[in-house]
Amino acid sequence: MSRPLAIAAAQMGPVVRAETRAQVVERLLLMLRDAADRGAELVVFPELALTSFFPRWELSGDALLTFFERDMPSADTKPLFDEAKRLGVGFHLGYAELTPDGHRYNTAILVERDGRVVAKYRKVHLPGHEEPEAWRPFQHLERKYFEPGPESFRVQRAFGGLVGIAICNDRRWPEAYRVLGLQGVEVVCIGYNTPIHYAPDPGQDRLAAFHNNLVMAAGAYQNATWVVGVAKGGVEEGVEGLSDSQIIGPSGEVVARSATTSDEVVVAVCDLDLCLDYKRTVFDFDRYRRPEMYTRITSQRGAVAPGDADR
Ligand code: CDT
Repeated sequence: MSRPLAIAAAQMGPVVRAETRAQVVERLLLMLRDAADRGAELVVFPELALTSFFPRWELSGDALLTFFERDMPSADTKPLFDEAKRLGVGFHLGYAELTPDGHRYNTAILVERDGRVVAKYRKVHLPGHEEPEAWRPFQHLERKYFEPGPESFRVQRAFGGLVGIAICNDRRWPEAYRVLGLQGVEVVCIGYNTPIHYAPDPGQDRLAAFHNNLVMAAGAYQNATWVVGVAKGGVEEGVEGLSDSQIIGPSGEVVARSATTSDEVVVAVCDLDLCLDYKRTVFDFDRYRRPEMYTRITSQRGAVAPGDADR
């Protein structure tokens, strides 16, 4: 049996601060049409796709709120919804969300081929720092500008399979994939903005691409799922962001990868039934997992001091 789903990773190059939503949506539309021409049924756009990655700046008041969406779709984003529906293509889109009661989230939605918003996810793992730190060459103020999402990782029946969403820093945490994996996930959409320079430990800079693939490939394999990792990369407002978008199969192998640091669409036909090969064998969770043992370890945390094992 096979359940083919053609998925496009719609990588973005930089979005400058002065770029309007309408201009960004024009770029998204070009990629959407390109992806549809190449047979894609699901187009995955990155995290915070509609704006520059504004947590790099210290902002307040309207200067901050201008980066947030109050409505989805809005007048500016509606052309994307309309064109996707006309083409019969669904999409994943990351954006900064301002709720009617004033909460701010780093959010992504999943839109089905008929135009319905079928899932909304708000980022759980917020990286960076809470207050500006003058020693940094640029800020990473996600922890100041966003609340952590309260709803956890959920799987949605969509696109003929089981689809989940994680956002950027979530991809470094095995719990994100595992919570989705326990719900049987078959496709995880992950948008990211990853500055290559990591100010608290610049020794990690040279490993940015390695770690990106390491975590997503491990998450895919250990949870028998496809992972679609999509960057907004390139040099954006003087900060170099990782590109290297990739579509990874349940084997952990990369089946499609971007080759540039600009707007670029890569498409792969993902057989969702390939997940079952792994879910029914080496990662048959019901048969082989030992959740009772994991609980025991958690409750004993601290019983062994770091370094004890070496003595
Ligand atoms: N957007 C995002 O979550 N970026 C982080 C940057 C590293 S931590 C400052 C990431 O995990 O890629």
